[in-house]
Amino acid sequence: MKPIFTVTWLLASALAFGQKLQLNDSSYFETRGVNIFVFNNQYNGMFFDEKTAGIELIQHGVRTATGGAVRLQNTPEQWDLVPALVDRKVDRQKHSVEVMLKYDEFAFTSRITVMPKDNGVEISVYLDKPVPAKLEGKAGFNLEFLPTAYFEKSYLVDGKAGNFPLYPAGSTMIEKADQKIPQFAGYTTFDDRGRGEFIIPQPLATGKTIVLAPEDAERLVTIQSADAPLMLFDGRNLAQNGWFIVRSLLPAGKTGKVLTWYLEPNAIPNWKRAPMIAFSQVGYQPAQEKMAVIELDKNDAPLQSASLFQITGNGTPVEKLKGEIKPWGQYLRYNYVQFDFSAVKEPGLYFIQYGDHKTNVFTIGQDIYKDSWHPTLDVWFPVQMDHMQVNEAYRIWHGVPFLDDALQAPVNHQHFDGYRMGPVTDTKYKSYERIPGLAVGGWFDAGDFDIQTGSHCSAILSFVDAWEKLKITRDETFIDQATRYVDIHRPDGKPDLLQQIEHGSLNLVAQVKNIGHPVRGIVVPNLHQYHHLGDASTETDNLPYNPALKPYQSDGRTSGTKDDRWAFTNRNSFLDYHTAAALAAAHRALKGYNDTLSQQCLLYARQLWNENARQPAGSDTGFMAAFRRNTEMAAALQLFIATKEAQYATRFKEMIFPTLDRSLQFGMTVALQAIPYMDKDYQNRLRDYVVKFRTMSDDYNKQNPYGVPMTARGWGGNSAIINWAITNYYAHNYFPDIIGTEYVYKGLNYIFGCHPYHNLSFVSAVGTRSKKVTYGNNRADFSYIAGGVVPGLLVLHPDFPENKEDWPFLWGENEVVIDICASYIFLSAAVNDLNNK
Ligand SMILES: [Ca+2]
Ligand SMILES: [Ca+2]
Ligand SMILES: [Ca+2]
Repeated sequence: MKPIFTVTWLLASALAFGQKLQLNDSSYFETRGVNIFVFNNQYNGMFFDEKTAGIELIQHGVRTATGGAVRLQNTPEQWDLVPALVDRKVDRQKHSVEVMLKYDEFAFTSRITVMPKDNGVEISVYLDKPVPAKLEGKAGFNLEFLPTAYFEKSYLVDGKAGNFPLYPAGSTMIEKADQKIPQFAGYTTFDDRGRGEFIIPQPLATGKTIVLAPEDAERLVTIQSADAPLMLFDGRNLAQNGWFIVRSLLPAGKTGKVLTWYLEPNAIPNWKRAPMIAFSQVGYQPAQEKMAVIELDKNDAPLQSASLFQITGNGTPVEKLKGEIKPWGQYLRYNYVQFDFSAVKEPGLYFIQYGDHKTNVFTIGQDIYKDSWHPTLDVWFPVQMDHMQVNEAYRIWHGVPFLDDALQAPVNHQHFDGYRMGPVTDTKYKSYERIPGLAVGGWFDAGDFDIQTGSHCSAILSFVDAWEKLKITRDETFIDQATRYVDIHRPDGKPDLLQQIEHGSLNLVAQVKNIGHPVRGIVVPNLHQYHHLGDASTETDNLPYNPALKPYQSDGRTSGTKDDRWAFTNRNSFLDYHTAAALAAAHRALKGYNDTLSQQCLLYARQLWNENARQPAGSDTGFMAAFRRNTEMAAALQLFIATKEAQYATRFKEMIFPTLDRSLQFGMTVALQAIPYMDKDYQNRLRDYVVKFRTMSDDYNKQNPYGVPMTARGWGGNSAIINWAITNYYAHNYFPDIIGTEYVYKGLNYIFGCHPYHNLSFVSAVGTRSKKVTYGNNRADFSYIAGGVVPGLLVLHPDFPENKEDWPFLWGENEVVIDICASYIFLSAAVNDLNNK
């Protein structure tokens, strides 16, 4: 260890000779090893502060700082006010970027300019008008640093040493609520128990110069403030997803240049990011194409060759192939080369060596996909089950949650999780009235605990596909609806897939039965409940609300605390059709297993179909109209398969080809799924579309080195890649001469590790190395739930792909949701099936 330490010190002391930051063609500041973004990414307002906006620092390949902006709190939380970007000017003459920020709520405008100075940048804040009186002592310039980048490291403040806290244990103080800057739409993340107060974190240290991690050349950052003192805070005292924050208050009563910081991130001279060798962590089948994609720093010169080694029983590596490196070109900020080792077909354990870099070991074998979906069905889905206690061996994942479901959401309400109510309820219930019968079935949508009906429908459709086409009878879960008890790794003689279809359908049926139609979702009303981490059964008090009692008072059966979830009930035909499709499919799967529920599913599917058929179709526009058409078609197909009634087939055939003409992506899967139920003419007519689909797919090889459809703004694109692979699976089934198996494997290879940034499998606990830090309800423990599939790669503008493995809280990268996991189960089991044919 000692020599490394010495090298680090030498590099750190070399910082004075680093190269100056330059404003590059992509409008950010760049030198080898350091990039500074100045609002290349802005707050989009969707989920408020996503920690992906403002002034940001990428130091030696890692995005370690974000949120550089004028902010109104010491440690802003996700739902604290964020400034709107009014203007961004890139001045190539002055080598500066200037942004104008505004808080509309306070008519408060500020300007920030960033320009290179010495070995860093100067950040200056200008005000044309003084800080508004209400914001005096509150408005400041903040820059946030990634906690995990600084764990087990130290800081110097005016020369005085301190350690970054591993766990938040800083000092806080309590202030009267009238001093608080309101959070988004008047919501509050803080449960003050009716006391009218809030918490203010106090600084860990204060001074004029802060040096972060002087011992680590990769993370060393120096900040100097000419005027106001710098304060260092730990945002995690208020919110587990908080960052370390360096902050200076803006002075009261002043205009012009009111604050100047000098920010110098250390740049290791001639730094190069290590090559990243991406491959499938699950491994490869002997006959399939095997292509590693190697991601290279743009200053790195590619090597001529790479090697594949086999590890035999005595532990000695044997070189099985030395192959040529094929350049692919630039994608985003990296250069890519490919290493094809398809020629090696002998089953065994292998690793890839490229220069000095070796990968971990992976398998070549016939049955590599055999177990790949088991953790998702055995563990991840059971943990997501709502209204049930879930046990696994000695661990209880959660008790029975949400027995107090649910109240009618009030009219004219905008909720923080994207739900909204218009001026009417579209039900027989009045605002806040209890809707009976909803405390049954359903899954937590994601890392939060709401029921999202749309994703339930998608999950059920994927499950029924898997049930009907792949005959998955695996039984590793005990599920007892009568006692609301689930036990993981405990067979109960019933296929788990059917039990999951039943569990999802129970909630959909309860919605239609008790409300009259499916609802957008069911979610807690208070923001201080919503960010809940831990056991779902404590997100509410599980007692129905009783207005006769005072808050926090209970008679043992009811309570005076308004914490029951709300059902957002506005009706739309898109969701009605989507639900009709899921229910018609569930009806078939549940026949002979739960006949009563199966019959109810069909009854309500028909009811939703008939009620919508009587509605004029013209009321939806744009995206909604497209969604409506696609869900109507899916409903027609599922109802036709369920009933064989000609009316449904007629409507399906009327709609399918115009839909495909509009968009192949939207309609292709359902078109292919229909083949077994339509005539030969139908299949023949589809052929041309499948050819077009292949052309589109081949084009992905030109767009990126992985040859898959990449979409990665705002939310990672793994779902689209899985769905594309599923479409290819169906297409291969019916048109094997057009679509080969590689189109299916490619999607899974990507999910299993052959993707940018790192080479981990995006499915926790699947593959040799996989995601161990994800955004589930256990995210604050930096943990995962086995079988969860993350959204994947987020691309920060203009060119930075990211999927952090040391920070779970970026939901666009790491939040596991039900529909992607259900479609993953189908794809992964389908590929295994394909294999066995
Ligand atoms: Ca949600
Ligand atoms: Ca079972
Ligand atoms: Ca309650």
